[in-house]
Amino acid sequence: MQDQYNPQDIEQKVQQHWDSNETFAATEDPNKEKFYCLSMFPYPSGRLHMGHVRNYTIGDVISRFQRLQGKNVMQPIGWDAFGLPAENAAVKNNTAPAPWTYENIEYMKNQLKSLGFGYDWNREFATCRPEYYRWEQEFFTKLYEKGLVYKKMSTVNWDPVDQTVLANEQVVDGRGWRSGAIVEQKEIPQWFIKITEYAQELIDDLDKLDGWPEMVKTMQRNWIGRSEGVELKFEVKGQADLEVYTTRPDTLMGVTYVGIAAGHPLAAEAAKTNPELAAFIEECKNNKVAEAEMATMEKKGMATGLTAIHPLNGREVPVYVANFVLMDYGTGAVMAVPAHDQRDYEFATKYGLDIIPVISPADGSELNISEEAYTEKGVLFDSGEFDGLEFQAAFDAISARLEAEGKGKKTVNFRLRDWGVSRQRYWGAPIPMVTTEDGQVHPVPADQLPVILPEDVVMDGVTSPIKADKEWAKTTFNGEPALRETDTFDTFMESSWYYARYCSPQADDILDPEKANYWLPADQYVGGIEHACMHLLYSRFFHKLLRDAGYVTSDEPFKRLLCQGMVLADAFSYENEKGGTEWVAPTHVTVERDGKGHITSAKDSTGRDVEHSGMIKMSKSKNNGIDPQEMVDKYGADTVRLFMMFASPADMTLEWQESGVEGANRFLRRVWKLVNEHIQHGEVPALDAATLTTDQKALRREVHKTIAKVTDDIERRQTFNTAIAAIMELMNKLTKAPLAEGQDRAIMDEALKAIVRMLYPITPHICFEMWEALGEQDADHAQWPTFDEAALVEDEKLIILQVNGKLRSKITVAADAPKEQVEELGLNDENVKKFTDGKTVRKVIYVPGKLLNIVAN
Ligand code: ANZ
Repeated sequence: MQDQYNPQDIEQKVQQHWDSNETFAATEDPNKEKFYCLSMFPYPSGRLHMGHVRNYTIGDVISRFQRLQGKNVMQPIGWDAFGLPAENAAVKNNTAPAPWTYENIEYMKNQLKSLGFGYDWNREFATCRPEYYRWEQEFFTKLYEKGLVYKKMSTVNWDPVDQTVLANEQVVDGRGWRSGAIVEQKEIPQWFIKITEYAQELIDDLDKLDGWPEMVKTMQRNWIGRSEGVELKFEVKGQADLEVYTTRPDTLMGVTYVGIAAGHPLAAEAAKTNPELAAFIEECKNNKVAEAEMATMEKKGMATGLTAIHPLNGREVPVYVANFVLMDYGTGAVMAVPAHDQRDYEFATKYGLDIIPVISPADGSELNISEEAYTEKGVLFDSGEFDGLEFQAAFDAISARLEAEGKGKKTVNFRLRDWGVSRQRYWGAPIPMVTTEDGQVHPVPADQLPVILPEDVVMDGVTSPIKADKEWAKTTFNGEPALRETDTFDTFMESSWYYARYCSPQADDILDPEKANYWLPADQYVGGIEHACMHLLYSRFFHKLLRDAGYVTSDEPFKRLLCQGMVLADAFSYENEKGGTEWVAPTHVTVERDGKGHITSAKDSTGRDVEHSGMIKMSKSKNNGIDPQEMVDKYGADTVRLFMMFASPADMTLEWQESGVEGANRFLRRVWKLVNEHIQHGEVPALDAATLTTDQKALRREVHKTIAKVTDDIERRQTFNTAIAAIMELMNKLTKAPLAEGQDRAIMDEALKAIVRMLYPITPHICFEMWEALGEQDADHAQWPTFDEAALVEDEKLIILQVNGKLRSKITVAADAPKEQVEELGLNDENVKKFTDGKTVRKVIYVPGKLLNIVAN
C-alpha cells in the first residue's frame, strides 16, 4: 500500500479489473435471492451532467450494498436514444441524428465507466437500434389485434410555412421555431393506445406500492383523475337528446342553461343556419388551451337558439356553446348551475342568465351568492321531494329517480386520455402499419418486422426524411401495393418497457418470460421526480399489457422507488451594456466569504464584480453547471461519489460546494492514512472478547453500533448521508484509539475492515485497494459486516437516583441487575438517605437501566 492516497492510479486499475473480469455481469440463479436495481437510463445528449451522476451514484450504492448482502444483483444501463434533440443537433451541425447519437453514446459510456458504476455491460442497448424497436413494433401490432390500438383524428401544431407538424417545444410564443410563422391547429389521423381501459387498475394498484413515495402516488392519482358522477339526458326541441356529465347531481334543480363544447355535433348542427355561430366555433377551435388555463381564462359563449328541457321539472333552458366546455371530457356537454359552480356563475353573469340557488350551507349559516357561486356541498332546498337531503343522500336519490325514469345513470369518469403515440418526427421507431389502396389499414406481419428507420439520411430542416422520400413508404401487403405509416412512435414508448427488455436483451422475442419473471419486478428504481406521471404511468401500463399478453406474471414493474433531489450550484451574473444578464460560470468566479460562509464579494476572472443569485438548479441557461468530468479528473470518482451521497439526503436538493468536495477528499485521505498506519504496525493477534478492558469494550461497542446503524440507514431508511456521518464519527474515535497493545490492534483491525466494507458501496475503488492491503481478497465479493449482539451489550449502567423527582445521586450497577437489587442500592445510597431520613418511603419507581425515583414524605 502506498503512503499517499492517489485516486487516479487506483481508480484506473480497479476499473480495468472490473472490465476484464466482467465483475457485474449477472446471470439467473434460482438458488440465490435476486436484486434488480435500475436507474433511469440516460438520453445520450453528449456529456453526463451532475443530475446523472447523482442518480447513478445512488443506484450504484444500493446495488453494491445488496451484492455484499449476498444477493444476485443485476444493474443494467442503456440509452434512451430516440428523440428530438438528435434531430435539432443534426440540423445544426449538418450531420444525421444516428452518427451524432452513437458518438455521444461512446463518449458517455466512458464517462460512466470512469465513475466506477457497476453495470452489467452485456445487457447494454440503445433504443434506436432495430434489435430493440423491432420488438416494440411487434408488441404494438399485437395490441392492435387485441383491439387496444386505434386510429383517430387529433389536433397537432401545424407550421404553414415549413408545411410540417411541430412538437410543443418547437412552438415559441405561438410561432414555429424556424419559420416564425403563426402556428395553426390541424386535425390529422393519429394512433392511440387504450390506456383508459386500465385506468381503474392503475389507480387501484397504487395501493400495492408500499415502497413508493406518497407524493408520487398522489400525483398519479390526480393525473388519472377518477371522478364519480351521473350522465343524464336533456331533451332538446327538434333535436336528438343531449347527454351531460355531472359530479353534482344534487344541484340538478338549479340548472338554468346547458353548455356544449364548440366541437359538439349539436353545435355544428345549429351553426348550419347561423353564420355568426359558425364563426364563433371556428374561433374556439384555434384557441387550444391547456386544462389548467380553463379556470382562469375569460368565459365566452354564444346562444345556439336551441332549447333544452329539464329532465325532472320540465323547465325550458337555453343551450349555449361555451369555450370552457371540453369536447373530450365526459360527454362534451354540461348542465350549468351558476349558483353553485364558479365557471357557470361567471358565464351567467356575463350573458344575463338566471341564477337559481338550491344548496344552503350545512352549518345553517346564511347562503350568500351575491359575489360568487357557493360551491361547497350542503343541504338541498327548492328541490321538491329532495329538500333537506345532504350531498350523498341527494346524489343517490336523484340518480335513482333519473335511472328509474330512464333519463340517466351513475358513471365513473377519468381525466386520463388514451395515449396518442404518433409523432411526425423522423428520429423514432416507425409505426408498423400499412394502408392498402382500398383504404384498409393493416399491421405489418411479424415476419416482416422490423420496419427499419434508415439512418443514412440528410436532414432538410424539420421535415422527416422518411416523409420527404416518397419511395420509402411504398411497400406491399399480401402482394397488394400498400403505403407505410411514416409517423414514428412517441419516445415514451421505448422507455416504457426497457426495464423488462434488460432481463433478456438478446431474446428472440419481446421478452424471455422465464428470465423476465426471475428478475421482475425491479426491486429498486431510482430516478427524477419529473417522471412521476408520464414515464412511470406508461411503464406501469406497459407492465400490465405485458402481463395480459402472457410475458410477465407480476402486476407492477417497480417495487421500490427513490426520486433523487436536484443538484444546485451558485449562480453569478452581471448586467451587460445592453442591460441584458450575462451568467458567469462559478468556476470562473473568485468569492470571499464571511465567518458564516456567506458570500460577501464575488469577482469573475477579469476582476469584474458579479452578483450572486444564490444556489439554483444547475442549468445551461444559468451557466452554473459543474462538469462531472472536471471534478473526477481533479479529485477522483470516489471523492465525487462520497460528496454526492454525504451532502444531503438522497431525495432532497443537493448544494454543490467545492469546499464540501475537498472535505470528502480529506476524509478519504484520513481513512487511507489510518489503514496504512495500522498495517505498518504489523501482525494482528486474534480478537479475544473475553479479555477486553472496559475501554476496549466501549470502543468495540461503538464499532458494532455503527455497523447496525449503517446497515439500517442504507437498507431500510435509505438515508445514505446519515450512514456516512456515522462512519465518520467512528473514524474520529478510531484515530484517537491506542494501537500499542495486542487487543487494541485486534479491535482496530475489526473496525477498519468493517469501515472498508461499509464505505465500499459509496467509494468502491479506494475500498477495493484497502481491502487487499488489509490482507483480504476481492472486495466485490466480500460479505457485508454483521454486528455482534454480544458486543452491543453494556456490562454496566449508570442509574440516576431521584428523591421526589429531584436528582440526588448516581450509581453504577451491573447491566442485568434486577429491580430489587437496584432499589436496595438506591435506598442505601448516602446522598439519598440525607433526603429520606425521618420520612416514610411511599413508592419507588424504577425505569430500567436509567432512573430510580423515590417518593417519600
Ligand atoms: C353540474 C355542476 C354543478 C358541476 C356544480 C359542478 C358543480 P370533475 O370533477 O373534474 O370530473 N364538466 C363535465 N363535463 C365537462 C366538460 N366536457 N368540460 C368542462 N366541464 C365539464 O368535473 C366534473 C364537473 O365538470 C361536472 O359537474 C361538470 O359541471 C363539469 F355545482 O355539473 B358539474
